[in-house]
Amino acid sequence: MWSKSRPSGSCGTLEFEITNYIIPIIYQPVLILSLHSALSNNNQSPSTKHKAQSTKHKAPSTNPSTPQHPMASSNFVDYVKIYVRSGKGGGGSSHFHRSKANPRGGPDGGDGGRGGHIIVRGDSQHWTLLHLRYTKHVIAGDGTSGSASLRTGAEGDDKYIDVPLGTVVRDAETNEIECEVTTHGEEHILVPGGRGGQGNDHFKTPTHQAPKYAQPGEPCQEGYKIFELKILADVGLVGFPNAGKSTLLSVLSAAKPEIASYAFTTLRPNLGIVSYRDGRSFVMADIPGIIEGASEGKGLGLRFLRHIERNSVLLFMVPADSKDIKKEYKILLNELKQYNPELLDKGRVLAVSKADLLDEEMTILLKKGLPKMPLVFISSHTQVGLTTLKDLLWKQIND
Ligand SMILES: Nc1nc2c(ncn2[C@@H]2O[C@H](COP(=O)(O)OP(=O)(O)OP(=O)(O)O)[C@@H](O)[C@H]2O)c(=O)[nH]1
Ligand SMILES: [Mg+2]
Repeated sequence: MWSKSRPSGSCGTLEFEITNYIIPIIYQPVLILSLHSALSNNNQSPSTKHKAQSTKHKAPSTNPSTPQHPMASSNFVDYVKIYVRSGKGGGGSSHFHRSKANPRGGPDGGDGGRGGHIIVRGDSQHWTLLHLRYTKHVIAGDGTSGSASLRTGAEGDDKYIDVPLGTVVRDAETNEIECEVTTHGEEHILVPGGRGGQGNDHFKTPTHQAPKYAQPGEPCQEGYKIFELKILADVGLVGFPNAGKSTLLSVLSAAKPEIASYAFTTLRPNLGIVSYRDGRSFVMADIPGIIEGASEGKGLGLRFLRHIERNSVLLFMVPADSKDIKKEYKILLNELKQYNPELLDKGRVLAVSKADLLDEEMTILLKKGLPKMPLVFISSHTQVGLTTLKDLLWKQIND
């Protein structure tokens, strides 16, 4: 599904236009998401518009010791539950033709109109489910009844729910996946409208020329549906809080995530486009830090683990000053396994971050105890190992 030789989509506004033109439509929301950080100085950015609106009511906390709760300030909405109801089908008509010339004409009752569908539509202009945050009900129109002279009733109005690419819709009761939207303009009938009933004209037979029976319209269907956004990226960063994930993203791409020395600086995913050799590039997602027990809901982990389900490669980051790098890596791996064992089928790279804190001797010593897997010591501050890291990631993405 992933294009292996995507052109460079780095950084500034000009490149954005070029990249947006070349990159397949599926990447557009990803681009917009990543570029919203890249363009964060530009007040025209839609994301900053949202931010500006929300800060009117509540100034964001700037004190690093009191990070805000994610739900308090975030306009990154990746989960909504909506009650949906399709339209009822209109009833078929039971009618007999009457005219001066033909006072005892045959049945001519028309069919009822179809009830409106609830349709989910992919829209690359949206990059979160924010616009659906306060949508509690979506109800389609009912079809109208058929009438005399074989006139079919009008169809009920269809209702469209526009969603960002990467949205998965599930039934709230059965938890079954109903549809997955990955391309712009893609449409799925989530809840079909009831069929219109047939008029009595359909029921005449050679032996029963004047049936009075006409079919009623089909009833509507209703239920709660869950809309979940799983962002699309090639590489997902996985690490404990403070591992240096956001710093790495800010160094490798034009994204400008918040960076600070306290845990849970990142409260919502950030995306960036990493330029690689020969004008190629890949998308990297920085998600909030994971802690032990994340798969059971501790920290912010569970809420955001879904965002690595779609990544093709996972980059584990463990800081060099961690007490036990191998143990920390195993904890992270175990959390992912508990959440969804399929996550372990993805390509993996381990980056020991903040390598500038180590001298050469320590690096050699540490390397010996680490798991046998694609491994690199990196420092976002001194840029050590970043080229090797990109090579390793590119190889894994294309394997
Ligand atoms: N010495 C050193 N410090 C680093 C490096 N990369 C990041 N840091 C520091 O580590 C701290 C945490 O960095 P972040 O990038 O915010 O860490 P994070 O993994 O995104 O943290 P959360 O968002 O809380 O999950 C900051 O104080 C950074 O300056 C590095 O390569 N070397
Ligand atoms: Mg962060």
